Amino acid sequence: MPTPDTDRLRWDLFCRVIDNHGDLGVCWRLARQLADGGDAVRLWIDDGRALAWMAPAGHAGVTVIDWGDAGAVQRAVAEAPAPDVLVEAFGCDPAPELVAHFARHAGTARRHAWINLEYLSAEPYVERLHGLPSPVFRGPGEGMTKWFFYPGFTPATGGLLCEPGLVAQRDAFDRRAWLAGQGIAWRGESLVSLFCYEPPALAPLLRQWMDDLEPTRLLVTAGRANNAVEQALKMLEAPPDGRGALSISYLPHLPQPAFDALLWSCDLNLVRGEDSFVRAHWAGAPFVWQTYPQDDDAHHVKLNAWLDWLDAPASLRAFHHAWNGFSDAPALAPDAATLAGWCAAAQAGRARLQAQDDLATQLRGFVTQKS
Ligand code: TRH
Repeated sequence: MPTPDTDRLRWDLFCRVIDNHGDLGVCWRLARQLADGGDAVRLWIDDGRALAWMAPAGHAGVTVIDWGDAGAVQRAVAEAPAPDVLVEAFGCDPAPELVAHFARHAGTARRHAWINLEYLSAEPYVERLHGLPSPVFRGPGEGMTKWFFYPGFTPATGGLLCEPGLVAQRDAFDRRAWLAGQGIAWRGESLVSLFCYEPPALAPLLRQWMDDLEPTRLLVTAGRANNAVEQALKMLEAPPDGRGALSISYLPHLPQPAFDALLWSCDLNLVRGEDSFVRAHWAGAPFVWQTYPQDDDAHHVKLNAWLDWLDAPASLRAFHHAWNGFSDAPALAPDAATLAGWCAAAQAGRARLQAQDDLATQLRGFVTQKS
């Protein structure tokens, strides 16, 4: 049902790109979904270059603004109304002039909420901290309250991004037609997508697929995964398009919906970071997560918390530990029976998530309640 005019919200969503593509990927999906619900969204981004391939057509209702453009900030303050909701993604500090503009309208605005959207984790602290207030003591927002909003996997968290009808769309998806449209000559091999950093277990895994009796086609995403495969193949002294039972297709950077279609097409998805990890849940196929490495090895705890949430079979746990570089055991290429077990776990996890409200729906409800 469309949102009545009186309930439409104006959102300012702030995103700073730290590295890679997850910060932007998450914010873009959230912006799109809010706009599809009838709201107006300005996405303030300090480096939006990746939008050229991630979202080449833009999206109705979403205005992208270069955060580094001082003129744009001045115009937003002088000419545009203050937003109803200010979202700072992942603790980035929004432009002070805009915070001041937002603060000036606090008393008169119909709705007024300042949200700190956090990183995703399945660790127990998420349930404790989700929805807590954080009073602002300094700066242009002094005296206001920010609210912590934590994505997560349980009903006591903010949930995961998922557009309405996504799983039904996935279920009606025709992978043969999509692969043909991408120019991928699929002859019925097992399909594996690869979106990773530089997993130490990559070369030995490629070797196992080369020596396997059953054929595998690896669909390698652009960027770091592509470079990692090149390095691994050099080590193995194998040609770029694979050898033995392994064939390899290299993909260009895909728009986000096509990236999702890639995950829907494969029998196994090797994903990373945050956004592709979430999308792999909705794909309903077996998947393996490479966590974003953190200095203090906090990603080990993060990974194990999610494996616990999933109730992952032992073979999937072992593969994850090897793939993420914290076990000396090899990442064993799964056979059909093992893969079936991984698939059952992925689908059971997805069913639990589907019973909960998605992140954008929860965020909108939270804002309405807090303002
Ligand atoms: O790129 P990532 O590793 O992102 C991150 C960042 O490292 C970030 O700093 C960190 O904080 C976060 O992880 C946890 O992986 P992620 O999150 O999966 O983001 C990738 C995005 O890029 C996702 O939205 C999908 C998109 N994408 C495409 O749209 N097309 C493509 O071809 C590819 C390869 C990715």
